[in-house]
Amino acid sequence: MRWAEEGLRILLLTLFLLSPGLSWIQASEPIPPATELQQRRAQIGLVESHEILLVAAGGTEGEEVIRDYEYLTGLRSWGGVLILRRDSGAVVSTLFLPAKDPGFEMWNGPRAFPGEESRELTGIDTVLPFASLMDWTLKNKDQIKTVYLAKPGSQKQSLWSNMFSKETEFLSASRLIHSHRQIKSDWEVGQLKRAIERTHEGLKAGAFNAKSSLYEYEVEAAIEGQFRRQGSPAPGFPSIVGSGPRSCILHWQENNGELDRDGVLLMDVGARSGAYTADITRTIPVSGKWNERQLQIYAVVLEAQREGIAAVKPGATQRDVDSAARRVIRKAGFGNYFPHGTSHHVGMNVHDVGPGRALLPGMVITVEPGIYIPEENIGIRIEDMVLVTEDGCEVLSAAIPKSAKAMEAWCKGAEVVEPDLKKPTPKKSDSESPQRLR
Ligand SMILES: [Mn+2]
Repeated sequence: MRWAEEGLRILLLTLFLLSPGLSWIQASEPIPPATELQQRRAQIGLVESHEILLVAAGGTEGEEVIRDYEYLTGLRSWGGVLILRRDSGAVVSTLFLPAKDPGFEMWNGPRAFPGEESRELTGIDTVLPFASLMDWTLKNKDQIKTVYLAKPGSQKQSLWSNMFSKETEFLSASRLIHSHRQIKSDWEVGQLKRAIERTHEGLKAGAFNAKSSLYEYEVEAAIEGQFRRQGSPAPGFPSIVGSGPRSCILHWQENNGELDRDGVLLMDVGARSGAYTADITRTIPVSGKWNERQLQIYAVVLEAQREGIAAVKPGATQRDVDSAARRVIRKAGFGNYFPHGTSHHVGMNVHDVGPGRALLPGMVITVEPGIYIPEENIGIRIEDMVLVTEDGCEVLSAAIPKSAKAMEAWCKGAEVVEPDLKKPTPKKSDSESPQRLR
């Protein structure tokens, strides 16, 4: 038995020592397969060989790695520089990474470093030590007329322009990258669905905890604790948890108010899956039971959202979606109580990047109408995430219940399984749609 134990110990130790350092980086949250990363880089619209795309991850410790870098390399560790260039038709990629640094790793843990492993992980043609970036630019700068640059806001452009000739033109890389980031691949939709599942559990926990909580932050903690428990690296944006008068503050983030026992509680939150965030809002009655007025307003918002979602299809604009939702709210007499737009793109950023244009398959937007009546301390918003498909849309968050009854059930720790509210309710069961508790 001793021998077996010792043998196992040696085996485990050997496996540990042989395991590639980078597997730690992948362990927590998935990064895109190399083939997907290659596809993303290949579609970047560089035309001439004298143009390059230069993406700087972020240069100093603690500075957040820019999402454009993560989108094109899959890497989250700072200090890298990606250069793309078109050469006889193909996009050639070169990545410069900080050298392996045991001192850095002692404090911060492993990160990607130049070598075969990083090349395999990212599918990048050539991975070089950061120190050779200077040589690369010296060798190539005379042929480079245009640099499309993506960098952290805190970095000065001169940091990069000084490395090239005076005549080289520097342009923002947003135009080249963001139109692609706006269209989500199947892999990205998978990540968003995972983030939504985590958010589902968080909201459920939040609703259930409202009864036993005194303050908004207790509900916030229940929600975010549930996110973290499922592996979400961090909330995708500061959680909005507002009760009573604060349910009418659109981006309330202090979450330090007392719960209004007879009022509503609005929870606008999003867990992450890797780099991708969800963005979902549900509103519940703190007491666990709606009063008549709250129920009346809730029904209008829900109907407005249904109409908004029904308007999501290729070729439609966000304005069309907004008009469809707004029409319902205006008709019900609450036109002055809906002060924000109905939709925004969502992906790596909660308000995701991309040009303003008509909807295309693969885009993911929110549909989130609301009615806010400060004089009555009632703010109700319902928000879901919708994928534009070839012939309409798919509500990615359809599994998260949202009927008035389902919100009451959540407060009791139960969950109602609902039919997809996007589809028109059958006329006969108008008020009582088939629902069952699980
Ligand atoms: Mn939103």
